[in-house]
Amino acid sequence: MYSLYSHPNSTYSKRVHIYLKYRNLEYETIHVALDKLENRKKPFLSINPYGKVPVLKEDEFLLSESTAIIRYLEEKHLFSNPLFPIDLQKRAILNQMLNQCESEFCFPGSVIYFSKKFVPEEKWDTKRMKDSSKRIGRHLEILENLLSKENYLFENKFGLLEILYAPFIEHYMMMDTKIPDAVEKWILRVMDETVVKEVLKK
Ligand SMILES: N[C@@H](CCC(=O)N[C@@H](CS)C(=O)NCC(=O)O)C(=O)O
Repeated sequence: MYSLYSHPNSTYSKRVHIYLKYRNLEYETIHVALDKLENRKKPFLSINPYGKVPVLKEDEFLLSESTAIIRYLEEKHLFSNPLFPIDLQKRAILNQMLNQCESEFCFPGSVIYFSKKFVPEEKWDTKRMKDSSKRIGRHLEILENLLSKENYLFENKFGLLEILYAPFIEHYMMMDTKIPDAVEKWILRVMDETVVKEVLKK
């Protein structure tokens, strides 16, 4: 059985919870008290020296980084409907979009989310937050192009990208940027998926 080191407010951990439920894989959750900085101390630092969740544990095998965990489980289980296509060029495009999800949305989104949620307003780095909003705005315009033609980002079905975006687009109202129409409809569609609701509505 798998174990997942996680915290209930961790967006990156939520991705893996959504994935594990999507694949019906049995697992237990090991709570890491980020609020008590348990992640910055031993023994957690020997589980992940970067002090971050999620971490997957399978017997003695430990793996961190949400996308690496999902990729490992996909490659291990060889599902009949793989999330990473067999076709090399299609897979390359999906990997490209995955990297853009991380750098153009989740990373700048985390800057805004973390500040608004945990930092008193007088201490906000407003320039950094504004730059992050602009970057997200540009990214959403690019997604809008795709989503005005298709319901989902890749091969027109709920898949890897939706699993990765879900815990981040949940907070789209906080991003201080215009949300284009087709993107907003897509967000609502993703939020309405059973596995997404199961994890995010907790
Ligand atoms: N790139 C990592 C990011 C993981 C991450 O930033 N996790 C946050 C929680 S959402 C964390 O553990 N933060 C604790 C800290 O940095 O002290 C992934 O994809 O898993």
